[in-house]
Amino acid sequence: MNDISASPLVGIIMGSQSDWPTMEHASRFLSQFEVPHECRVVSAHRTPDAMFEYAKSAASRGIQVIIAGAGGAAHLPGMVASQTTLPVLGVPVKSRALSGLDSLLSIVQMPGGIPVGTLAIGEAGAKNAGLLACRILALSDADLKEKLEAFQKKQTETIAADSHIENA
Ligand code: RP5
Repeated sequence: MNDISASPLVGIIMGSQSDWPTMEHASRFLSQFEVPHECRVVSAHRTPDAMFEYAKSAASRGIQVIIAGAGGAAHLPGMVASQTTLPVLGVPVKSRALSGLDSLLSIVQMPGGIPVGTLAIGEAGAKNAGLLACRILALSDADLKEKLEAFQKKQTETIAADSHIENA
């Protein structure tokens, strides 16, 4: 889980190393679109001081979007959002006990005033968090906007080309 750049624009954080197989999908999209980002384990419960330090210093280090993934009692995205004004995207990691429903509800049910943009459970949520971070950055980055448009066009063409169902 290496930092992709010395000057990251996006911070991907997660509650445990065990979240990485999910969260790497966010990192892959950011790499695909050449968005500098960093990936760190920061736990709301196991390393609370490090979590607060991360949240409080992120903006001054140049981070513009935080993607936070956690599973189970998934307090990381909300607690980080309480300590920064940066947009925080929350990814509910699929938990062993409850398949991520616990993670989803922990992240999505924020009190009014502390926003977390909550994505889908698991891999799809991580992918879309990466893409959503790109879209946020693309508001002030014309090159990135063009790359996103090209990606979306290619995706549509691929689905259209594969639309014929064999043996239907
Ligand atoms: C959460 O507890 C983490 O985000 C992870 O999803 C879950 C389980 O962590 P491990 O016990 O695998 O380290 O804090």
